[in-house]
Amino acid sequence: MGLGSALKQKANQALGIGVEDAKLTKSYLSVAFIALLLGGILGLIQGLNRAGLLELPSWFTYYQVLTAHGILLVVVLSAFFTIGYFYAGLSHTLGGILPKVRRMAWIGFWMKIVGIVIAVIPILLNQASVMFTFYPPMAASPYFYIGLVFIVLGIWMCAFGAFINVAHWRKNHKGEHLPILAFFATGVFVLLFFGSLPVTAEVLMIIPWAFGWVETINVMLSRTLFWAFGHTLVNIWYLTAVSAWYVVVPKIIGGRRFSDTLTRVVIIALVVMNITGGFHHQIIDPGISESVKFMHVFMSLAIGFPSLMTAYAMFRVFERTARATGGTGFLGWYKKLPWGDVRFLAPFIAMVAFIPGGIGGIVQSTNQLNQVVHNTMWVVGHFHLTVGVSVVLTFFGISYWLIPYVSKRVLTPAINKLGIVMTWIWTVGMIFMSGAMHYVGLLGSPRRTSYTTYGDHATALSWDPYLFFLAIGGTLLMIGVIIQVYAAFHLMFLAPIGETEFPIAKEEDDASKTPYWTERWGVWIVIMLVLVSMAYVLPIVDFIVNAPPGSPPIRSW
Ligand code: HEM
Ligand SMILES: [Cu+2]
Repeated sequence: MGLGSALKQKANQALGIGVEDAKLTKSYLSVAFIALLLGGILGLIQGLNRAGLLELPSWFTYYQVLTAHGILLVVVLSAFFTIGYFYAGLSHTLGGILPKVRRMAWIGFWMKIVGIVIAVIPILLNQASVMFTFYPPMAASPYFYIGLVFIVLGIWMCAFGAFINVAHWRKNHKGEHLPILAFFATGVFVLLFFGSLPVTAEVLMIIPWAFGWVETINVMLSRTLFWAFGHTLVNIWYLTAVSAWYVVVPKIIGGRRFSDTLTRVVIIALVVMNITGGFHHQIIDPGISESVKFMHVFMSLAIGFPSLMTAYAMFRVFERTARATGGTGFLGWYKKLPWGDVRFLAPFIAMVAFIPGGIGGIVQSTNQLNQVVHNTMWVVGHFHLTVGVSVVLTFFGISYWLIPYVSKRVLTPAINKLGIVMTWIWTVGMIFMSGAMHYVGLLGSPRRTSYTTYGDHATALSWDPYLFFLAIGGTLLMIGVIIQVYAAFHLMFLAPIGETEFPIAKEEDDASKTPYWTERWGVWIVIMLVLVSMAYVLPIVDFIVNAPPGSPPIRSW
């Protein structure tokens, strides 16, 4: 490493983040938490409506609310948090963000904001109540899709910025391993870029059709392109949360991180096998051969392996750290963990939620079981556990050190306590809401349907008690949202001035050396593309060559 670059990296780690890099991350996180507040309010409105407690006015329909809720939370909150977090991580571990990369991240920021505004206006005008999946033949105002294009381009700016920063570091650090958090960031941005290519193709097909320049659209092709992206996206948010589990949580509990080699192998496995699972969202779609569906299901279940490795690694770190601080007994060591520290408790509960979340995912990927739960509230219960707890609660936990770190402030005991209260409210709220959703889904209650009793049909009436629990859970979650948003902005603007460290755990002293082949990103990307081709070329060619008659745009609302 060059001397200048080495000094800069040391200075950066000793003095904390540079003002410019800090501003970038603060802006990204601010947008994320505003999206959380707005999305949360809309979620509560839906929850109350589903329970029959709130009738929506004709100028603000259930589908408008649902579209905005999905986009604000699963796109805006997640993307802005992820980018803000990883840019701070790159800044910290690579010796600062390069000025040109910082510019790219700002251009990306504004492109996304412009895109969100362009997409939200038609939603507010009830011209785009197509939900975040925007499946053709439902057609929104073309401007909705144009907004999405801007969001994707903005994300690409940030992805390429990250690649440039990483490449620059590697050039100056020949033969060294990329710092682990930057390795995670590379995996996430690789997936963000490649995963969003199919949805870009889809949106470019939709725009001329939505304008009426093209008469029909290939519905199966667009659904497939959507899920090649949608499925990848949720795993991108998951991989971001996992990065904090491996790298940050061990430091917070005063331990060391688990095997560096295993961590990198988990990342590579999650990147390589991800995009090829998309058809598990289309298990009951017609026109896809069983063998291709089977392959996607196999690939979906294959990513269960790295997750099991993660579960093992995490609990091993917990036990080791607790025993090193005097914990004893078969299970008694758990008392030594810092349960009163929100920076640990929130991601810990997030990990635990992934156990039922992952099991539910396996259920849904299974052909026969999928027939039972497909498009029911069960699915909504599933992803509020996975993205709504495993991912989001980890993000919340991160915010209690990341925001003070970038704001040059400190976490006070009072805000920590508030964070603990928020974490428990979120946990109980989600047990109620997600539990009720799972159960009522098994009883047949459909997702994406506003409150109805189907003319007082007995089956529909039997859902009511569960939908009531759903609303109670949703109300608790809204309280959690308010506390969390308050804590985030308090930490950004009001908490006492001071230095907060960026917690990155060291490896064990006796750790074995990580083999250098793990650094071969070019090879991983090629393998990923080979798997993607195996999974998608045949079905896509089939959809195009044997295309059924296309569909004109349909407005279903
Ligand atoms: C205050 C907290 C929340 C409440 C009360 C809530 C409630 C709901 C309800 C009732 C539905 C609609 C069910 C249906 O009719 O299909 C829903 C859908 C959804 N929620 Fe949430 N939610 C909350 C937080 C979150 C979070 C944190 C995320 C993700 C980060 C999230 C992501 C989604 C998504 C992606 C949908 C599906 C939208 C669609 O079907 O198009 N929600 N939520
Ligand atoms: Cu999926």
